[in-house]
Amino acid sequence: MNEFTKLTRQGDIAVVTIENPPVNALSPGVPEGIQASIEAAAGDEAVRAIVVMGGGRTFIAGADIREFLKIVAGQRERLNLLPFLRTIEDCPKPVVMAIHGTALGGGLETAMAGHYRVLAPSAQVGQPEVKLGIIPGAGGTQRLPRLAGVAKALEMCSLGEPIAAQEALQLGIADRIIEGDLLAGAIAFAREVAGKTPPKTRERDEKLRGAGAATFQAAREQARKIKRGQSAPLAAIDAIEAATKGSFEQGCHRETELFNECLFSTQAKALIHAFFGEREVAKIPDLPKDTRVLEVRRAAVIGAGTMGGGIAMNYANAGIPVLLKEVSEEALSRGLEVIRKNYANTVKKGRLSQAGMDQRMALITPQLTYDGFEAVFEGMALKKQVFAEIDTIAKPDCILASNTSYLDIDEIASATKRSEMVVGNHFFSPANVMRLLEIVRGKATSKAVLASSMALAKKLNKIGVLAGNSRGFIGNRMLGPYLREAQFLVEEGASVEDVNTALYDFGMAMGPLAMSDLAGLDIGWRIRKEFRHLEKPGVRQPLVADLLCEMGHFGQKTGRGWSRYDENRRPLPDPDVAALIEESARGAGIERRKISREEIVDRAILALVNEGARLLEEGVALRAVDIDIVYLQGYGFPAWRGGPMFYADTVGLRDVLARIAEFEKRHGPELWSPAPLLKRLAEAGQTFESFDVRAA
Ligand code: 3H9
Repeated sequence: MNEFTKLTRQGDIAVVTIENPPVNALSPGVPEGIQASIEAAAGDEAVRAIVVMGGGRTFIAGADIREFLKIVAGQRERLNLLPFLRTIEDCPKPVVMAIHGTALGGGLETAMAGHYRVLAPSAQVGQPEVKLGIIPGAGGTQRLPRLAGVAKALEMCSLGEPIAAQEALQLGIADRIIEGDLLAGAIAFAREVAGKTPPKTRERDEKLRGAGAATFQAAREQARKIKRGQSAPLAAIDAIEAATKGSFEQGCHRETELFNECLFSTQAKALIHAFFGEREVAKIPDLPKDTRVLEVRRAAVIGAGTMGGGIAMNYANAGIPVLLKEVSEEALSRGLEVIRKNYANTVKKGRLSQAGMDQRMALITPQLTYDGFEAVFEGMALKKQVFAEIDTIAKPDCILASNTSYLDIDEIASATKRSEMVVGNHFFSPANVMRLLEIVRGKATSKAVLASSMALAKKLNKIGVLAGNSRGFIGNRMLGPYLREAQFLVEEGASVEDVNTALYDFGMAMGPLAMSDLAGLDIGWRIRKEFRHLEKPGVRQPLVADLLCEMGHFGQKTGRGWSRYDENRRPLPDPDVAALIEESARGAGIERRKISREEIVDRAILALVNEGARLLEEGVALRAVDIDIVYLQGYGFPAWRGGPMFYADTVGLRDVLARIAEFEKRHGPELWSPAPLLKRLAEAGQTFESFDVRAA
């Protein structure tokens, strides 16, 4: 009917196929095409009912998110899909929506404006708009509660998680699940309902009754907890509440108001930045599209400790057979036991079948190492020894990947005769859960190995971000100044709890000192010892972390660290630590003062930003968004702030620079000299997002 839709006929049933690859987003022209097709079919006397389906891999993935950016930038009119959906709903002939893949956001809204929905068994439907900082804006908050009931609509619209076909059927969102050929099943269904008066979702208000204030209260509480700091989930709840209080038209009107408020918010900009960022990071400018990708058919993981075990699980989850090597029977069986327990927990939660667990366990082959080396603490000597040995036994086309968080990949590679095959794969703990994978490019790492690593990341369901070989790569290099400031702040007079709370309230998943306690203070201690020779003499260093470690206080696992932990691992203030901090600070002549929450946040977050600017300019990160994704996926930075670099852009780089200059005055240039790139961009009125190191 236009370039995005095709209208065909199978006997008395018209079939409208949407063709806007890859995901049939409702880009300009798509709604028009669907509407014109339906109108044409409605006017065709030979047609008794209409089936609408998506061409390619999915139904409709929603509105075109790129269009939102243009609307916010004032380059496009606001989007109003309501009249379009109303014409579908008003069609005098039954419209059957045939759904495979996903019907998300505007996709589900379109489906609900149809009279019936039939789903492929693997289809999913959802209103994920809150993940983009917005709410359904095409009647979703009004039609969904009419089909699924208020409680479920509240959950789906405020949390954004999609549901599977079977649940959609039980809830009344779907009318039938079609096994086998979807189109044939949809046509048969359409014939069954042809001639009947098509039911309009907007007129079905029996499920709206009975939802009282307590339901909305509970939804708000849940949203505040699960979507801490975010405004869209609460707006979605307001819009659904409006559905229960007035007519469909009034509800839609309220929905539109709330939708626009959300769309123009900084949170939406940040979350949309994160959405595209997750996909952008996979694109490496100097890797031609036809770069050879080595297929990873088998893997071996050396060391069955926490990281090794988690990494092995990733391979098994992706169906890749994996050897798991350890030095002793005991270490090996301990490692396997942890893996088994992890899987068993997932089975208990109903997210994996017993058969699925057995399959995965069968893919993991335990093996004692051929030699007596011991993996895998962060120690260069040991790493080199391990790599040199593997180099002699592994096949020539075997990629050697080191899961290191700090060590120099080039030096590790120098221990082998295949430095082009050596790459860093920095997993985050717990490795079977965290989606971030820093892929570290050494001087000699070949393009094929990089392309293969990126492809492997995707296969392992990770988000691979390319990082240059700089100490700490992207994430941990920035973490250094962040944790340093957290510690300086307590030395200068803030309490451990002040620091943790201020950053938690900023939106971080946990405060910096709480995070250190969780990770284990001994990790940083070991790394500091390895790199002590690189510390500049005379530059202020944190005083207390080493002392805690010397006392054996390694954080949660020992019950004591920056905080004390009870048997449920709940943190409690530790007066001994407070005294130790105070004593150390006084001993070092540090002036103690009252420190505001604002200063805590600025010192910690701008330390991240300043270091981020340096590594951006050095090319350690390809783009500002790569840094943002590392922080969102690996360090608990709030997605609704877009990541540290995006956050700095929203604050304004001039203000960021001015604040850093204040800190420089107070704490000295060694710690706080502004990154040259930050200075340049701020002075030119530009943003990190606009910076392209290749053009610089
Ligand atoms: C909405 O609908 C608001 C409404 O209430 C109406 C208001 C008026 N738009 O993820 P993939 C791109 S809000 C534009 O790799 P997968 C994506 O960037 C929307 N582009 O595939 C990528 O591009 P590239 C609510 C989109 O198979 C390519 O398509 N809907 C959109 O792993 C492939 O994507 C959502 O939030 C879009 N809507 O996963 C759903 N969707 O190749 C968002 C995708 O250049 N989408 N692209 O990098 C998704 O969750 C996943 O894409 C999906 C497929 C599950 C559909």
